[in-house]
Amino acid sequence: MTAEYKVLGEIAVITMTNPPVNGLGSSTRVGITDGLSKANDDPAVKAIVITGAGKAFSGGADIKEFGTSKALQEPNLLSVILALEASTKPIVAAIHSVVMGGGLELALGCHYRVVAPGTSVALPEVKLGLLPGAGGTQRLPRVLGVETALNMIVSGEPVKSELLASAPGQKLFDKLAASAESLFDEAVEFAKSVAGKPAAELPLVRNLPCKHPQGDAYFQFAKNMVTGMSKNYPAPLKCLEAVRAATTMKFDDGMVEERRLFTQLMLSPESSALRHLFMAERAASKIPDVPEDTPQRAIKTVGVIGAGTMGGGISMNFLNAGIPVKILEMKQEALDRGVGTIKKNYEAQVKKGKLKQDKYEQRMSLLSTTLNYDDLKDCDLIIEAVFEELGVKEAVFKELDRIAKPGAILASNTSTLDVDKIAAFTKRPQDVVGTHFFSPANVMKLLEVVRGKETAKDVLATVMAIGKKIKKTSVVSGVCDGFIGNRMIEQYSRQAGFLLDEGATPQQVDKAIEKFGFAMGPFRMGDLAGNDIGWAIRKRRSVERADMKYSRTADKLCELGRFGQKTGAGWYDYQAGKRDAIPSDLVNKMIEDHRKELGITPRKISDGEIVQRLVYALVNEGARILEDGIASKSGDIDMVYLTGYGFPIYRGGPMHYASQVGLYNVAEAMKRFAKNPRDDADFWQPASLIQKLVAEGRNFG
Ligand code: T1G
Repeated sequence: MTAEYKVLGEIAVITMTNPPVNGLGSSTRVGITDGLSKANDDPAVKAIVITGAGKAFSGGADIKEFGTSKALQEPNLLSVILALEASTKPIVAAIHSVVMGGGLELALGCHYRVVAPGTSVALPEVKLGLLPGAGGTQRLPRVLGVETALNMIVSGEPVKSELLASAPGQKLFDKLAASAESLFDEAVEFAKSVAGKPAAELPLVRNLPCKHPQGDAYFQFAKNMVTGMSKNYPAPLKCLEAVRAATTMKFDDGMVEERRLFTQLMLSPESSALRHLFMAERAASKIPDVPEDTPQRAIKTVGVIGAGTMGGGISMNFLNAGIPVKILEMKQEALDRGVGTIKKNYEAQVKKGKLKQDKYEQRMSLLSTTLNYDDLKDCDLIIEAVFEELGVKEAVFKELDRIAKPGAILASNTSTLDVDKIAAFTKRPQDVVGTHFFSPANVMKLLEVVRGKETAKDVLATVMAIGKKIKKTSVVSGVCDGFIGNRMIEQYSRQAGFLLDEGATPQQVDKAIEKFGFAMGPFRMGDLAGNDIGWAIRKRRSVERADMKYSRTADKLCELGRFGQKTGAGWYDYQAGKRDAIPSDLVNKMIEDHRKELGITPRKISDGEIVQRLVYALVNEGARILEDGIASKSGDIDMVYLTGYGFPIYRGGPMHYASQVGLYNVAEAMKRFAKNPRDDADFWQPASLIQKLVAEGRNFG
């Protein structure tokens, strides 16, 4: 059992011991009820304290158990909380560090709650596409008031304990301890002070009233606010319905209503997606062949080569984390421009109130610049963000090899070039790694960590740790053209081009995939990022892979100089200074003419086919990326496509989405696309991994 029981004089102590965050898994639930039975059966015990060992009181229900038989093992969390309320002896929750989800619901079942300052208090279930399903929607409003409770439940955001404890009329906490260190002793003293109280006098949250003075009007207002958040997934609105039930129903009826709504959400595809991503994000930081206790290299100062858009954005990530950065450029005006852009970005944040002036100044104090490679010789990590051309990278890495101190990590921000070739420019390939940031580098969460065949394991461990420190979602990729994300988007873009040749318009393709949930379709995205970027990559690839079949419309567009918003015209027309994408008669005519050149009679293409061809192209290429060992887990691929390419979060990523559709159905659709003479039959052969999983009746994951 992962809960310990001991008796201190007349006080029994139940301690949850389920690291890392005392998830309320079946063994913990059994341990708690076992301790309660012992305490209530022991005449020497007059009161009970329940607390959590380690870094949390409890992080809630054990997410790792969801969907397994363990989650159904008795006693379930509701039963544990009923057992707490039924105790004939007073129970005091001694709460510290983190009390979230089911952990807070468990504390609400206790008679009293003593909390340490600085404790994060939350009901974050909505972030998993759920709602608090163990009484949180019924009890929290009773102790904090309807509005505060609803805000916490619908946002899922943590609130510090001292803030809640100081709210007028709050009944969540009976005592705010002086410190985390004194919490336990103060909770024991509190338990002694209520020891021996008759059971009938023990306070139960369920018995508190729960009303809102203008209930109908308030909930209507709240519903209007929440409806927008619920556009793509139902949890926020159902949270509101559950809290409303607390104000209109008796407690036990409210609990039934909460359970009804919770069950609906637990079974929803959106919650399955969000729970998958919660685990996938944490799993991504684990590299199968790199033990978690691999020693890391100390990163005290970072060198960045290149003060352009990427170099500046990369630098900001480290400055934001309090790590000194030295930027190298070849010309002073480039340095001045780059530093000026960083300053402008920070000043904009200060103006919006997102960054305090003193923080801004502190960050800028960590920034230095140089025109001389030798000034980087003490840097622990050096990241180059220079022009994407192998010859330029060669010159940079030969210089780095000359000046960098032994053990310095040499990283390339290349987005498509071969990291092994780059490493070979040095005599220390084991210290070379790819750190592929996404533009804008100080905003986008994704960081592809590209491991060369000789990249040392401690280099990987260090870069993954520093990635977490600068708040990136780091995913390890092997070396191939495009790594994970760009290799997949190439197939996505090819399908977009074929769809135009066959009869669709850019606006139809964009609308269909945006309705599926992407923030931007491929053509609006091209106009935003610059169509010339893909053009340059296609030119390079047409040399290396002349056999690669793709639509020429994108090339024709670029030959007209229509690079997108930056040239005032792309797939769409734009009014001067505006970003609204206006369907272009010229482009649509160009596409029609191109079809005629190809002898294609345009056909009506359904939105469903558009979505399947775009999304399944990602899935098939993702499966091949797994087969090639470029990515180690399908969840990694989902994280890449979510955090770097705008895949809709409530669908869980391309690989999770394919599993929800059913790989059999996905493979059958691929076989249909393979018969399309305008398409690429070879590409649409379902990847052998997909065929294997279908044959075994399995999914990704
Ligand atoms: N269950 C199981 N494991 C959990 C967990 C949980 N609730 N929370 C975290 N972990 C694991 C996580 O997978 C990782 O494991 C390790 O702890 C460190 O996590 C009925 C239904 C608590 C604030 O949504 O917000 O209760 O990868 O890297 O940055 O109403 O984890 O090392 O093996 O995030 O210090 C509601 C989710 C559940 C809280 C700690 N609770 N967790 O942050 O560490 S549903 C949540 C967090 C529920 C009831 C409902 C954070 C944290 P590993 P970490 P951290």
